[in-house]
Amino acid sequence: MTESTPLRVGMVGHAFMGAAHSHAWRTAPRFFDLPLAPRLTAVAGRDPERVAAAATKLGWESIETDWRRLIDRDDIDLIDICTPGNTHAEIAIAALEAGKHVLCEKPLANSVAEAERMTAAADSAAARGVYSMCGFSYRRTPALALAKRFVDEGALGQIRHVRAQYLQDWLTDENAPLTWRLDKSKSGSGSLGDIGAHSIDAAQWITGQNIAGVSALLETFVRERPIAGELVGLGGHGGADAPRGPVTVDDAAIFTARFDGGTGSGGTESSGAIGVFEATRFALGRKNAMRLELNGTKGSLAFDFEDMNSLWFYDADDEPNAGFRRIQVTEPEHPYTGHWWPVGHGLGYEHGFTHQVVDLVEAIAAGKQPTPSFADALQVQCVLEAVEASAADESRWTKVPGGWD
Ligand code: SOE
Repeated sequence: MTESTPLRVGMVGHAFMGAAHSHAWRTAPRFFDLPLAPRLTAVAGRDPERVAAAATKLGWESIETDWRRLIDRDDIDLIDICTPGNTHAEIAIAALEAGKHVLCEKPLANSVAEAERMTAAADSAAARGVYSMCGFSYRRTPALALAKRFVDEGALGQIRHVRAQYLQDWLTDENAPLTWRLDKSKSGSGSLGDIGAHSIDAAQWITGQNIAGVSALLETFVRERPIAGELVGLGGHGGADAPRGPVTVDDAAIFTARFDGGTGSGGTESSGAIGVFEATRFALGRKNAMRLELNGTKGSLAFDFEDMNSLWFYDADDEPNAGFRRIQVTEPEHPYTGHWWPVGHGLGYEHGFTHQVVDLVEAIAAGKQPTPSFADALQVQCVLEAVEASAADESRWTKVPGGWD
């Protein structure tokens, strides 16, 4: 393999996530020395005019109006899935069976059954050197990657509390239009899967513990919305008098959880952390507050994506009452940051996607399974399904498959 061996990408979908992924594919080789050279070979979308405009704007060499054509093409090595969840299983399984690597947006699927089929296809493809990854991009936020390093090195001791919130406010306007994210048949769930899934993945990955059981509450505050309207960002405005349709997903999700103590630790139920999770798109004033706080026997960590270049660390060995220390996660010794700007200029939302592409390309070139794998994402899907089952049954304690018996 030479440095110039191309990795020819075909992307399906070209809206918000498509733009974020396009930026990542374009930028990764300009800041990182990659073992394969990503090429933005083709983008697929149903509407010929819109996909052509997106290709020009986002930098793709050619277009297709049917994702199946992308998979049939000999000049595509990897399929990047940036479409709503109801399409993920069909596209990913077809791509893997055709020998294409896959990057699939989160959550992996709209149900555990779909995620299981995708994981089976991914496992059998991996045995043939064809790899897949699910796009839980926050794993590649430098401060969260640093938090994982702290936990792995034992800086927190035994973790007792996980406190995870993902707060946005772009649905607060009750005349925001009924987009696909509010339609269960397309998105699978609402705040729970769209943003809560990120918190679940980050919490499980950083602590090294899986969620074993949950007790949950889901709420839909605005039950009908205008069927069409002007889309601004993710929400926007439909007329107050416009015809309305039903919102079929949760607007907010909260749940308590027990973690399993870590598979490798020989943990028991009592050695697992307990957790509180909240995901909502109705937290006025909170724009992308993906927050995580961990309290262990030796220290605590706190992170808020609205201040994403900081990680707060409390070390029980510091002098008494020293409080939390702010670590500015912009320095060369921190994960990923040495490839970017000198002396603390800081990174943004898009960098997580670029780092995701870097790690994916490196794993493919090395013939190794990238993470998070589809199996990792299936575990998150099991938690999502347990949360929905619990909420549908008056918050009954619900075990996650694979958790404690
Ligand atoms: C919308 O809530 C959204 O764009 C999610 O879909 C993304 O996964 C998250 O990164 C930001 O918020």
